[in-house]
Amino acid sequence: RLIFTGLGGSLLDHHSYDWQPAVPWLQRLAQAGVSVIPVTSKTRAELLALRLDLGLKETPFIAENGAVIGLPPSWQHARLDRNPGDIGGLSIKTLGVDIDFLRWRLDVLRTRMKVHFRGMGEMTLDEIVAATELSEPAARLARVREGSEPLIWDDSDQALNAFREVLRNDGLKLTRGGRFWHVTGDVDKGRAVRWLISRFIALRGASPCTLGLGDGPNDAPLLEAVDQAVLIRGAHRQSVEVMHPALYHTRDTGPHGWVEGLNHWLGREFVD
Ligand code: 2M8
Repeated sequence: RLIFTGLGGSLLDHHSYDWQPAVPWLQRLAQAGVSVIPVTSKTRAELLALRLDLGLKETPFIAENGAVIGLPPSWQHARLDRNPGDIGGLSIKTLGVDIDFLRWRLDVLRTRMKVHFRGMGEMTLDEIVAATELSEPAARLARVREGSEPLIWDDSDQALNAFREVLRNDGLKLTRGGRFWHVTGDVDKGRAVRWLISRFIALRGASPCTLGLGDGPNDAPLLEAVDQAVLIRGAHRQSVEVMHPALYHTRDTGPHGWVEGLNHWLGREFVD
């Protein structure tokens, strides 16, 4: 079994980034050898520290909305990974496009379309701290982007729709996180989840049973890529549309909602 989970607003509280309510479930799953795989807008740099704090050292991760995948040694494939174990035992896959290309295109399109937004790469550290409620060291890690640019839109909804269309024609994607809009290459959390599921099958020769949890619009593709899904009530105002035959909506938000979702799908198997 594999569990794919969003972080901010799902496993972590939207404001405090705390996950204490989820600790008993994380321990139970670790004991049973179930991989809990973070699937997030956060950067690789943010995740390297956070996954250790969460006790998820042996599991892969999906960063930057599906643009970056990190594989620990047990998920590496002798034939498929060219540089297994290159960075601290992790093999890193990048899907989509490089951040420098992305920022350059965003700048070109902004000038051409005369629209207004601020990319994270243009914000000062203080501005990032204010926008995210992260500590200063954590905000520094959020700034180290490889394949996605978060932005604060400062224009009309109509201009946003036109911008989204132009990005699409350019092979780029715009998706909504809890606080920012995120621009990536042609990737999303669902594509990255499917990538990891195929890797699991290539290594083990069997399909995993999959469960996914998320709260934001950018989690919809993640939830649509798994067998059992949990849509956690958002602490933000984004409406989320998910097409899934086995979808549970939680009443609680953040890590309490996360626990509620696991109780719903796995309570019998693991707690009784
Ligand atoms: C950003 O991502 C979240 C995802 O929902 C957002 O849009 O609110 C990213 O920049 C991430 O790197 C950062 O840690 C997070 C902080 O809330 O914001």
